[in-house]
Amino acid sequence: MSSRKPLVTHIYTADPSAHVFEGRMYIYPSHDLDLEVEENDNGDQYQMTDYHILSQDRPDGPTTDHGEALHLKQVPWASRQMWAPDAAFKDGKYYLYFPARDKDGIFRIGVAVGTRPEGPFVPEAEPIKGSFSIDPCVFRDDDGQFYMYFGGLWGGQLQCWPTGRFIADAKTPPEDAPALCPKVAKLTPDLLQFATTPADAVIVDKAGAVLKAGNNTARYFEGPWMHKYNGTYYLSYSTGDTHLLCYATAKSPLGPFTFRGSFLSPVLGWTTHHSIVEFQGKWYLYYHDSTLSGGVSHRRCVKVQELVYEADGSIRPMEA
Ligand code: FUB
Repeated sequence: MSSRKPLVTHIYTADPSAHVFEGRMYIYPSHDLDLEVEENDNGDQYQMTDYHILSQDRPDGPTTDHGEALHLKQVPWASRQMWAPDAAFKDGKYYLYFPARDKDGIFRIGVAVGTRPEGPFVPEAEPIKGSFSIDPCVFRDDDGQFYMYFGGLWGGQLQCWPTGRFIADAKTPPEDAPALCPKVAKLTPDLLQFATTPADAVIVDKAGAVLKAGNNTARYFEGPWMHKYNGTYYLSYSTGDTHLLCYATAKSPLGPFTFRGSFLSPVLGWTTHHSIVEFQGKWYLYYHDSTLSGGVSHRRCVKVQELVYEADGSIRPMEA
């Protein structure tokens, strides 16, 4: 199955985090606004204010938009820019994780709770303590432990935390220095806080050396996703300015992750962001591009296509 059509065309959508809940595919995307704004490297063009949850009976079937599930004005700590979300389920409750800028303009990660996969969700009064940057991905391991992977460069501010304190004008490391890594933390049993201090999910090359900051066709930029296939942990992500989706694998959810390559050709538009999910024995890649707006980077649309593993566990490269 290869469906290259937008899942929905009545709104712009991006950053799809797909999960199977209650035997149905639920997609948690960003909701891009139809704004005339100039693009810049700080991501000021991404001024999203709410989330709509989508669902499908099957990936090549029709898509339902369940309407607004959470709005910026409901979140006491947030000021603007509701970026890429994710969701999790535990003990009868659904959790929507989302980044937004706080009142000081610093990205934090919040959580909102509901009883249905499509919401509505009620936000916690404060962001997750010790959270920063963007693009949460919440992964449940087979032993029931939940992990959050997160972080994004430039407008996503990951480079602003070199010492654990926010430095607004901090730069990314020099090209020959180790690249910045996504962060990973265990979640508390109630899924509302970090149980551990966020640590680097280190990505190394086949020789075991940490990828260099200048290696921008391989190093991490944003949009982490974690899935497990045949007992191996797959950390996949966007390389940002080179517009690739890459992956690295490990025997532990905490890494280190060994770089394996890219698996999606660059999409139309600057950003590339995805999720990988199994449904009825097949694997699917949900991703976005900007075809619905003719290439405007902040007016994107979510798509899906089947993902295939080779016998050695590598992901067969796909055309966007
Ligand atoms: O949608 C806003 C930002 O663009 C996301 O948080 C990034 O992953 C990129 O897709």
